[in-house]
Amino acid sequence: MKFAVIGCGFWSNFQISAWYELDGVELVAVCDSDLAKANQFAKRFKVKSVYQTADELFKNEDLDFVDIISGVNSHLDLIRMAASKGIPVICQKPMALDLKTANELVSFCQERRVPFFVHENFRWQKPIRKVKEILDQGVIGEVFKAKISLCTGFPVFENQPYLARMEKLIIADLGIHLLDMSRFLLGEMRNICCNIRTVNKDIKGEDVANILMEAENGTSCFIEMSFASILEKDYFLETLIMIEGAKGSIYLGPDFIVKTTTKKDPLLAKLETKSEHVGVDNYSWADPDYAVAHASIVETNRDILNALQGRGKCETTGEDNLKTLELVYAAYESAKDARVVSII
Ligand code: 89V
Repeated sequence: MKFAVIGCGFWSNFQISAWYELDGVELVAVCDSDLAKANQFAKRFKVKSVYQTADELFKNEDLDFVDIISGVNSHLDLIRMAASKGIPVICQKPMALDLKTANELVSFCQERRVPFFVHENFRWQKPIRKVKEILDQGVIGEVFKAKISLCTGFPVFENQPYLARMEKLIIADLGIHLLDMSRFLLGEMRNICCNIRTVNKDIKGEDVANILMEAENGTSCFIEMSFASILEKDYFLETLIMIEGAKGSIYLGPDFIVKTTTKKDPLLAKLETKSEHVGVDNYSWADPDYAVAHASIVETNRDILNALQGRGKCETTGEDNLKTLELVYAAYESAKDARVVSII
């Protein structure tokens, strides 16, 4: 399948390298308003065509899909442009800065029967898939409580300086992954309560958020996130998870150790703990500080490609991602008004 990439920034380096891990795709064009950057990418990835505007790109190329890796403010125009031409679209998270625009985007593509995918990669991390696999085996019984945590001092602003200027920061950038993960692991949520705080005064948006949700099946889910943590040992972008059920618990701890603890007889104290280390794929192009996140890009792309080639249904369609975005914006609404927000 012939595809083009729009946007040649930090994340595109890894996104394109991840595409190159898969068979059946050919990157035929790159596009960026900064032509020098686009040329650099074309040289590095041996891409034939370079464009400065999406108009020129869509006019000249015959594409099977387009991967939009540019800033969120450009998504609306670019997705409309691609979908109007019937070209399947992938875009980065968040797909839009408000729910109304996100709904418009999804409807626009649906009306034209154009496949639309959101590149949501965290649920594709190997340790997260492992937790889901154990959960689905039912060994911990009926789940009643979960905690998902990613608190770090990781210097995200060094590689993605635009994040420092985002009015809505940590929930829209990082929390979106954790909220999507909570849906993947626990199902849909029915209400949400959130508080936020800006610790680093040099940035515009919030860098700390605590979210408490209740799933439709009654499971209570707490998500904590921070870009302001100063820790003795920082696990950067590793998500830590604890899920508790009536018969046991699953703990995803530092360094990708998954511990499943079960109790055979509820009346006896005896416990059994199984410990597994989940190996994360090591790609030469991945930044070691982002290793687990970068490896998951390959799996996300694979899932999207399977859908594009008619071999399956992608998990992270635009339609599915609307439900994650609903949680993102409900969290902000809750924090603003200090109230519990229902998800309809
Ligand atoms: O992976 C991401 O989506 C990044 C990060 C969470 C590292 O800031 O934007």
